[in-house]
Amino acid sequence: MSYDTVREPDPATADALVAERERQNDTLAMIASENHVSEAVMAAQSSELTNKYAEGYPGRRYYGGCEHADEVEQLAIDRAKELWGADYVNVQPHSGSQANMGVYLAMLDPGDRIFSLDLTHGGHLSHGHPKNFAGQVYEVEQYEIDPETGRLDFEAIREQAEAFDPDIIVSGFSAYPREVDWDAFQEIADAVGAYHMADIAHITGLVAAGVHDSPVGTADFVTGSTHKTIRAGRGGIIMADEEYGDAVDSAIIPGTQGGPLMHNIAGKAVGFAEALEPEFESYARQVVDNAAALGERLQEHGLSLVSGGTDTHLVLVDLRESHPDTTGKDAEEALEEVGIVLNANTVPGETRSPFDPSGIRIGTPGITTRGFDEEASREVADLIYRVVDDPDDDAVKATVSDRIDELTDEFPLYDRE
Ligand code: DSN
Repeated sequence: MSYDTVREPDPATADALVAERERQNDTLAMIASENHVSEAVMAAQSSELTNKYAEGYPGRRYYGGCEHADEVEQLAIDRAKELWGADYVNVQPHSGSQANMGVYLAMLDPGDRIFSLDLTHGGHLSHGHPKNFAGQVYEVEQYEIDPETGRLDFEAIREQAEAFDPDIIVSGFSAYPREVDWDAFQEIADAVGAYHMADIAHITGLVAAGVHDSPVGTADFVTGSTHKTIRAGRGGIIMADEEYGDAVDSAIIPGTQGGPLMHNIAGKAVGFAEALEPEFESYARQVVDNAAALGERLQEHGLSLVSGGTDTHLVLVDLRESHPDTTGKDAEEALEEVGIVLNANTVPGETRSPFDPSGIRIGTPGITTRGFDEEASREVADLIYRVVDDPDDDAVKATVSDRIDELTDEFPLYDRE
């Protein structure tokens, strides 16, 4: 994609866009929530649909001229139904947070009770953090990950749910390296008479490809974002039983949003079409295989992984035992210097501040899009370890940085133009 058309009116923005493309080309995106969409998805996202207001839904809009918006949104809906096997789909949420907001607004009254995982244990802001609307409008109680096992403890969750008596239970996480037992959450929701919302933002692609079990058909609501493992246009999605469709539709517009971002919905349609191709299943399997290979190699180096490993697209490293004097931020910053971009993360039983926590979260969706296999992922683990083991050693960082340059050349991403 050329930014010459941007350069003419706005060289400063064009420079930043080119620099961002180069940054993505020249570094490994290992933030677990990030990925690299195709040129086709990006083209759709920058289409003329950015100009179109289309409040309403296909076939029932408030404005004229929506026939092509209708086609595009219907394609995205139909493909999502096929990918995830959902009865009802809404592709209009601007983000995963907006999707969650839509479900809360559809089903809850202010002051109703949300039961969800604590942010520092792998939950999400929109699951009820006190600084988020969800924590301010609703009464929130949060469960935690067992710090000994690094896993969900369903007995403890059930006891807490029975005591709290929530109106909705939120499952699905941002930093949990294990496959989630949706049935176990549903049983608890049934026992306490609560709705169950599974937020699969991180694992939409793994679920669509059948690499992870699906909560669709089990949980009442399944929310997600569309640009992470599923690698489509940026935004959110809600899936549910048909019976909740009208309530969710109204909660999105007029409830929480006005005009849908039709250009992003076009990007969703294109990305979903790509995900329906057989190669996508291989991609999703490779994401998980790469995370497993990377995690195992980190363990061979003596690093401790929360839960002892991973079933998913990410590993969560707890540095406290192996490197007590290195914080997650130290590691994040040293790794960014060499071209490995990931994030510091809290770990269950965190003893430091969330701003400078004890862990790092490492995701494989982005490097897998570049074509990395298990062997290359093991090498990335070696490189990560070398830097984490001595984040202040400039000679080590120079060597690792050179190798990242070679790897990013070997596994190219976007046309350099
Ligand atoms: N920011 C995303 C993540 O990194 O998990 C969630 O919205």
